[in-house]
Amino acid sequence: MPDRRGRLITIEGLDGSGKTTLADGLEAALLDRDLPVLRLREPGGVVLSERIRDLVADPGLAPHPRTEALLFAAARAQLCAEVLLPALEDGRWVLLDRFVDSSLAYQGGGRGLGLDVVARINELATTGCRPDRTLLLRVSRASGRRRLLARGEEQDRMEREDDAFFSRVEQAYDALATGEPERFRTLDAHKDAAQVLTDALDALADILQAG
Ligand code: T5A
Repeated sequence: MPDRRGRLITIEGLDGSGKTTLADGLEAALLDRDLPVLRLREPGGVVLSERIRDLVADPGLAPHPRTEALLFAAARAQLCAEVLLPALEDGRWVLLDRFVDSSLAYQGGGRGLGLDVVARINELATTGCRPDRTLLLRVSRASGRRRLLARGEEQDRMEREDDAFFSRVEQAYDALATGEPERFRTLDAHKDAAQVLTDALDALADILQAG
């Protein structure tokens, strides 16, 4: 049994902000330091939650905002119960692409459900698990969208939302980061990917040093 809980590092930001690219770089950097890394993504990470991922991405469905919030929370609850919480108990460093803050920003802010109600649903889903550090990749909606369009994939249901929606998401993220300066580090994701990785490692320096 390890003598301390592992670490939970989450990556947040608008669609196309470069979360996956940064997670690739961070995973390699943590492995280089011989840290026991576990890489996960939301929604997904375990079979049931990957099925929910398909549902929430489907442009042919129109879930009510409350349904949408509950679906993301249900995917999260399963990920937490099956993998995330046991990995932290086991002393691992979990690198997680999106977590509760995504629901607060997209469903609480973007859909207008409000932060309080979304936070309450997610207390149940996560049993109150909090990240040790959250890296918020800040990119303009236009840049994020350009990057995703350049990839040439079909847009999923969320990516089809209008600019007003993403502007509410952005505002909610900023409010979350301002409200919890100890946990959040905001990174300029317009920089090239190598520089974003360097900035992210700087933003993790204190917890890496503490081990
Ligand atoms: N959602 C999710 C909610 O509404 N509520 C929730 O609770 C949760 C968990 C799926 C959707 O679900 C919503 C949010 C989303 O709309 P997702 O799978 O994380 O979430 O979807 P995206 O955010 O769209 O993730 P993507 O994989 O599409 O984008 P990433 O990971 O942010 O970006 P990445 O790294 O794939 O990069 C995109 C492109 O840009 C390039 C990459 O090479 C790639 O081509 N790139 C850069 N180019 C220039 N400079 C850089 N610094 C670059 N970094 C990456």
